[in-house]
Amino acid sequence: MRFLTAALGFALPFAAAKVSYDGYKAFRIDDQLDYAGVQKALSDISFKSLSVENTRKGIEIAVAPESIKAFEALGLKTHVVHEDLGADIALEGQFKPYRASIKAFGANSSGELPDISYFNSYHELADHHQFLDDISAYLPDNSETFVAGKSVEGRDIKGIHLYGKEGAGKKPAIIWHGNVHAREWITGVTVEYLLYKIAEGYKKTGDESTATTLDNYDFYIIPVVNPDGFVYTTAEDRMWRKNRQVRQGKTCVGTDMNRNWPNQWDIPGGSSPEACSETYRGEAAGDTPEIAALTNHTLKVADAAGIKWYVDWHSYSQLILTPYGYDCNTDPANLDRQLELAGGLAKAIKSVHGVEFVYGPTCKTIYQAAGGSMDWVYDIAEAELAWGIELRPGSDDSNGFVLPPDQIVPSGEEQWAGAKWVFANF
Ligand code: 0X9
Ligand code: ZN
Repeated sequence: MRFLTAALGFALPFAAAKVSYDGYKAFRIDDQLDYAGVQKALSDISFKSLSVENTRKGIEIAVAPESIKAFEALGLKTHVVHEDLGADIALEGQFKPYRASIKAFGANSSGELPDISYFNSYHELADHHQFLDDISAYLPDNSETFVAGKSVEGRDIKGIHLYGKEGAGKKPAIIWHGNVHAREWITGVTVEYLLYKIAEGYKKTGDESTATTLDNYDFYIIPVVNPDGFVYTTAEDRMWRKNRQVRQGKTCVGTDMNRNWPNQWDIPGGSSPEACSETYRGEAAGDTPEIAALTNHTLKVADAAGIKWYVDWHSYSQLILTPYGYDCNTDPANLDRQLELAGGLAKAIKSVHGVEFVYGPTCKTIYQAAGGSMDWVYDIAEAELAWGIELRPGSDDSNGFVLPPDQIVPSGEEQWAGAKWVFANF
């Protein structure tokens, strides 16, 4: 089907989201950061919550059309994130056919790079996986795709391992994860843009610094670590965050994978024990199949040659977050070094399009988050650097998780400049 529509030269819009946000106006509430108080004020308002509970990033909600007047009459100080969330989702959601995948159906035997037009739109899960196969076909001597494990619904958690001239598994690792939070679509494609630039620099343009980096480090890149949640955002509810785990005796579906990593997992205040919460941590540390797969995979990589740099890519609000999330009074031993590099990264990002990223330890910079990836990867897998990067847009921009596709390339460009700076300085 994808082949047919591509050959005919037009794109089918992806399956209409079943949850409609048409006419929903999204706001960040600025003047009252007490979650319970805001919830009370909103008791007669029909809305969908778009933020997590204990947040210093601001409480964000999408107000249903019939409640907008009543909400505005409350007189809260707000920032408008989407005038019409449904209209912005429609603008974003025209998945263009992936041209390289057409080549790949005849096997990508020509050994070309995937078509750069891939980055002109967002993509369904199958195209994300195809993109990895195509990069691997382009770099047959320096890469292999892998499956870290299966999701709750049995989908592959698929990644690509890139290595330099000395072969696989000999050099310290750089691990990048995208789309742990299903609705954060900019993350998977931005990580793929970085992957594209590594492949292009290593083989096509002969970019010396990229060649040196790949000869000195092994990359393990998984653009979509939460495939079930991601598919759910493309087919059912664009604003879904968690995985799709159904638990006995619970009415709500889904565990927040970024509260389920088995380290300092149930520290009070850092996550929720309630299944209906957006930050539900699960019933036991690491009890999601996805996190079980990711911890196994990460430990194997760590055992091979250690982990130099881990990044868990999120959106939004333009932040570079270092450990720890679980506690505001505990710091990693090498915090100064991590902050120095995070600061350099922020500067390098800004030099491209002028976009500002704030950096700092997670708990002190945004909020307490326990059972998060970076704390586990730093403490247990003993990575030297373990960060969460929150991509575009900024918290004062007029978009949130739903970002027009024409921002994919600029996002990729600034992150690539940033990553190159890190490679040259870490
Ligand atoms: O709350 C989160 O999980 C992240 N923010 S988001 O708005 N994307 O949901 C921040 C957590 C950063 N910490 C780790 N990655 N551990
Ligand atoms: Zn996130």
